[in-house]
Amino acid sequence: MKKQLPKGLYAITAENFSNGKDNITIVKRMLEAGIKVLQYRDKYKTKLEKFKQCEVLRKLTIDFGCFFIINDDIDVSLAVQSDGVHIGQSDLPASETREIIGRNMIIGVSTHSPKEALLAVEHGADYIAVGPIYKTFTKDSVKDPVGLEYLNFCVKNIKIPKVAIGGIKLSNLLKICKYKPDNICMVTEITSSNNMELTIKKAQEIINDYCQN
Ligand code: TZP
Ligand code: MG
Repeated sequence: MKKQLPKGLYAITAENFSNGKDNITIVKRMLEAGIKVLQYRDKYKTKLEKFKQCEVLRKLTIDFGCFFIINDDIDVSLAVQSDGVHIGQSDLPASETREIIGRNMIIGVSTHSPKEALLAVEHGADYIAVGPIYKTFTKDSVKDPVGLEYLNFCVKNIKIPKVAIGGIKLSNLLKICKYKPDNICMVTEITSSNNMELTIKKAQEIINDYCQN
């Protein structure tokens, strides 16, 4: 049976915003705190370095029952058998990605406009990321914020799961929940938190209480 992205809080690694800690240390803490969807994202490591971290993370995520997605590297995803891959607008299209990874893994696509969202669906994406909703400094050369209007468009018109992303903090989480996306991603709010366990717990409580369809 085809895998499905579990709903709820979606976490992403960001080693540069992790208070000097490495991805493995941070992910262990995330998993212990109850993260159930994790994307490995690292724009600065070599393929081999990423593979080595992902090998460890694949084992850990299985142990903790966490869905594991890898950004960019389809080959690393296949090598460690992640649950999914996440691709952007300048990566191979979802349709070509599917040819390579087959039917067992899910494909997520970053989108910033209705046109990109509709195309991702047409190309067989399993979920889309919708953002950046707010201004963020986490991603280099990031697009301008798309705002809540684009999130609203996607919730109303796009049938596959939607992950809201970009500048989302505990302080503005409720505003996002109002639109009821399937998932909400907070990157640096989690990775650079001084109390990660509490941040994750609070975010999950808010999402469970206010974001259910
Ligand atoms: N894609 C769109 S915005 C973003 C990515 C990977 C980064 C969001 O990070 P943060 O820290 O939650 O603003
Ligand atoms: Mg990419």
